[in-house]
Amino acid sequence: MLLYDSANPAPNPRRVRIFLAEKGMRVPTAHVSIPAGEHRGEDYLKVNPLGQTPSLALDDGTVLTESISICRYFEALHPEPPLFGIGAQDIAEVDMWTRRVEMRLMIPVGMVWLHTHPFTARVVKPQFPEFGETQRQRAIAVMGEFDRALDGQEFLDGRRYSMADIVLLTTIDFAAFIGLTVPEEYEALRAWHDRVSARPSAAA
Ligand SMILES: N[C@@H](CCC(=O)N[C@@H](CS)C(=O)NCC(=O)O)C(=O)O
Repeated sequence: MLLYDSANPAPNPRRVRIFLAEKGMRVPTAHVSIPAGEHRGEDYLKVNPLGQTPSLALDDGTVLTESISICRYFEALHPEPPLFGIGAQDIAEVDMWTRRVEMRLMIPVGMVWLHTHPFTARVVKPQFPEFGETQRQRAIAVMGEFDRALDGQEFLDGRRYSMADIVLLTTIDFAAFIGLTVPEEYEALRAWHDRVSARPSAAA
């Protein structure tokens, strides 16, 4: 297999790197530079016609092109330590939190990135900066939802560190990169961020 990876601050490939670090796994990796436009190059488009990273090419020619699906594949191959939950309720809760991060927080963060950031101005045409600005407040408000959820518990699903924490960590760090920092008053979210950032996997 071959994992196509891109460097930080790209949040989605980082999910896979953190996941693999938590599992203690190493897989053969090819680097795709997004700033250099390699993700839109002819060679990479043959691997993933969407022109996005990460991708995982399997030995039978199948290519997985969603970060969470790639992590699910690795989880099935190497179940320990479990990062998608244990048992019906826990698995459902990890999935629920993961989806909430993706759909409630990553979407407005992504809209700020696509519609207000000078870096994306080169490729997102037209940009709608006024719309992008409205998503700033939305993203900060949704951070408050996670702050309340984390009040009094160590990790998002309440039992153990999971995929949901990985997706939230990569989203919060990417948000900070584009100027959306977690407000001081969100103490539980900030304490959680310190906790998960202290794990060796967060260096990925
Ligand atoms: N849903 C995909 C999203 C992948 C994605 O958006 N990757 C970004 C890097 S974080 C990318 O390749 N962006 C370049 C582009 O869309 O042109 C996943 O989670 O794997």
